[in-house]
Amino acid sequence: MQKPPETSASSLFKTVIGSVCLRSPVMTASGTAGRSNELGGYGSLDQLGAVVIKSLSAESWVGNKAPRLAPVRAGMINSVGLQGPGVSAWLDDDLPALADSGADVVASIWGTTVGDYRTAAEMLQGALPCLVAVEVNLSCPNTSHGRRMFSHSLKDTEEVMEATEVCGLPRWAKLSPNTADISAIAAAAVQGGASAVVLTNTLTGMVIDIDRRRPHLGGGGGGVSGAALHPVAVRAVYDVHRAFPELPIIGVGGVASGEDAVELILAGASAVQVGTAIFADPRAPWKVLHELQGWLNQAGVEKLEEVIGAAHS
Ligand code: RRO
Repeated sequence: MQKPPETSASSLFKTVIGSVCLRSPVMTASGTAGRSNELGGYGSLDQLGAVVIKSLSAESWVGNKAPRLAPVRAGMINSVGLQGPGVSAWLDDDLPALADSGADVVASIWGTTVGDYRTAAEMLQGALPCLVAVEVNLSCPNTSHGRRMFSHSLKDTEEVMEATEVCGLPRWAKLSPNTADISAIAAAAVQGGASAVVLTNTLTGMVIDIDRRRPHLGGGGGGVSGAALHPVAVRAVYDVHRAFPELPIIGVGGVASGEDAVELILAGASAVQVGTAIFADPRAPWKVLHELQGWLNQAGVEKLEEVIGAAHS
């Protein structure tokens, strides 16, 4: 198996997300790197800022009917439908191997009610010390009838963030790009206790199978990610950084190269996540990290803070 170019630990650029110091500014994006050390054969997980796992609810959840993924012209669309084993099974079966890899880990949680989020957060209390933060997924686009898109509402966003405090870890709010004023939603997340925002989840979309004259994905609609999402994420990061220059932002959306990462950092992100690119190349997070470091070195940057938000005049 071919490994990505080596990046020495001493050359890694650290970054700070509130109270969390990440050893590098490149993480995996939730839903694209499994829940354990699945990517460990492709590179050293301890070089990444963190491995962010696929979202979990308190109980196991079966997810949506197949097909769940489809390529689209500028990326892909998914309707996985939040499939997962539940928090307890993850803590017992998946986290130990991930901890052994030396990775820092970010758990992602979801729920159908505020109380569900609270329960999932509670179950993470006292988890292994490799768990450095909890990403609160307020923005899954594949919510079926009766489930809410929490990050389309200021009140829901604030309430869920408040309810998840019980985990005792820093909480990052993952927001939706399908909203009129993402800065207002970010403010509600901070009001509820978020120490950072993750911008953004996928855009709602759909593919129609013209032969069957029906939506192609088993879940109907889905979430669009990859290249199509990149400028959307850059804009969201730019707008939220402009509104709240002190708020740590993690940029995610179509990051496939070091230059994509640089763009999000110049817009105001303190770190980035690599997602869809992993499906084409599981070494993508290390490639992005290596290229980002090359760009920073060539630009004579000594500390990442020098360039975070540098696109703002
Ligand atoms: O599982 C999914 O269908 C899914 C989730 Br939880 C999410 O946050 N974003 C997405 O595009 N798909």
